[in-house]
Amino acid sequence: MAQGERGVAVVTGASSGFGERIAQLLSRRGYSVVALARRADRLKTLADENSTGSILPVVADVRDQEGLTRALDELPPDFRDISVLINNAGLSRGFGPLQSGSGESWREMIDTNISGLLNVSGLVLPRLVSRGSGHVVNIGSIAASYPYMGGNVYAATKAFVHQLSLNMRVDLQGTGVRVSCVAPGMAKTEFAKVRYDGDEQRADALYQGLEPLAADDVAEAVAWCLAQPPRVNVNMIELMPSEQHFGLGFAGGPTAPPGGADDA
Ligand code: NDP
Ligand code: 8X3
Repeated sequence: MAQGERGVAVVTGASSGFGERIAQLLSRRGYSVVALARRADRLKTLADENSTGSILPVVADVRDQEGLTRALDELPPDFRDISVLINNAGLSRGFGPLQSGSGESWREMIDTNISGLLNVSGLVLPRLVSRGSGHVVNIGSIAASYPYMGGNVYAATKAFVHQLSLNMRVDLQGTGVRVSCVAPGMAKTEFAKVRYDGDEQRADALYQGLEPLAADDVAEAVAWCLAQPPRVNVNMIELMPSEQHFGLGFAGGPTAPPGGADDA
């Protein structure tokens, strides 16, 4: 399999939602894509169903530094010259206020959204620097900028992503590596289902009353950052549903999660 004409893009969290659509779009745009996540079956389907380019499934947990190192060291030759990293893997757990939250959920969000992103970046950035060009796109969230009830630790992990993106950019200045952050609002993916521990009914209720973003909208924003000429660094793109008014609120809808503030 020859390397894609645009180079190799690593997309974390490629087994569903934004990551899946980003992987598909970048493949269509000429990248070879390393699709990384934990669910092997989903990644296999993504790779098998892709007819426009090459997608390599890589099963790894972003929290597992050793497993990640092994996975990236063992990439086949055509996928080794990484030029793009999309730090997308992430999750939220629960919707309750901080005072009734659980340490286990907090740790899972911090370990995935913060440490996981750092683990992958720590392995990929030196490769980008040594090739003298590249692009990192970190997926943030409007939750980082606009508080809503129950957002607490999740929102704070995304504020870390926003601030790290700015600092990454400063550290990488002069290396030819660009850094962007894409911060979406409410989008219908598996995100809310994970947040509600698999309860699809509660997850669906969250989107009643507005048309959420589609994963493709976010994929297009990511691809647009990558497509700018080398002189342009897109620092930040924030996008949300037209009917969303910051936080989780929307015209005529709730500003707190269904069930109220104690909805864990
Ligand atoms: P999904 O739940 O659909 O996708 C999350 C992806 O992250 C999955 O592919 C999942 O794969 C992967 N993932 C989770 N934990 C790990 C891990 N430990 N190691 C490797 N991969 C992992 O949600 P979205 O597509 O919506 O979320 C993608 C990103 O977008 C997240 O960072 C989220 O915070 C952010 N976001 C989401 C918004 C929304 O409203 N949907 C809005 C703003 C930002 P697997 O389980 O197979 O490992
Ligand atoms: C997820 C977006 O608004 O559901 O990052 O918190 S929101």
